[in-house]
Amino acid sequence: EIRGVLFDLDGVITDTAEYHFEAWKKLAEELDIPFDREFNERLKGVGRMESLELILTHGEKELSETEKDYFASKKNDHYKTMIANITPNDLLPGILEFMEEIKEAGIKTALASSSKNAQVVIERLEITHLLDEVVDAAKLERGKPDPEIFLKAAEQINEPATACAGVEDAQAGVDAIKEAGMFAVGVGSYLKKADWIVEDTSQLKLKTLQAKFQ
Ligand code: B16
Ligand code: MG
Repeated sequence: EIRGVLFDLDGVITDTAEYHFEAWKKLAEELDIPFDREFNERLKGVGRMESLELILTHGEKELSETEKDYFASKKNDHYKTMIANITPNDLLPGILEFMEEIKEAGIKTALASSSKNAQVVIERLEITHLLDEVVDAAKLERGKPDPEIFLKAAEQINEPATACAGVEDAQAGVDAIKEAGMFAVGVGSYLKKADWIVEDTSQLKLKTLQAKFQ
């Protein structure tokens, strides 16, 4: 029986992925590094500093630690400007209904996002009441695909990993969920390792999840 659902944010609850893409693109242009959607796929679910490292390696550029901090915070400034205008209209199709169904069934929920901006985003989306716990990304030692974030989320809602399902749109995220010993819901047909794959969030239904979970 399923007792906890752990949500990724970006790409599952809302499409902040598009804002991350725009913000990184702007930064890559400043650094004179080629950047496109295909490369951007590799940054999904990956933390800010790690993303910058990937971009620099891709562009064969070396920077000092001070410069890295500077550019990472510059990207975050671009990103913060973009998320300031998020409204509940930015929720992905069907996700609000899915979260409400879960809440009504008495199943616990937690947010397992690598984003240090997650709190602001969920407040702007007006879904804070639908999440029992939010993992603080700033306190994590290892990023996805490490299972740490999902294990922490399960711990925060006081449920064993085996009673939890994680919902993810990124390969690194699905790997993290599986590594945590949980049931993985993959949003995106490319997520072959997930236990239940949906094409998009409108297909997420609690009844189907419960049936597949058994
Ligand atoms: P920030 P998720 C992740 O969110 C994004 O997918 C990833 O692109 C981003 O770099 C990361 O958060 C860190 O975000 O710069 O706001 O701390 O998919 O784990 O919800
Ligand atoms: Mg994501």
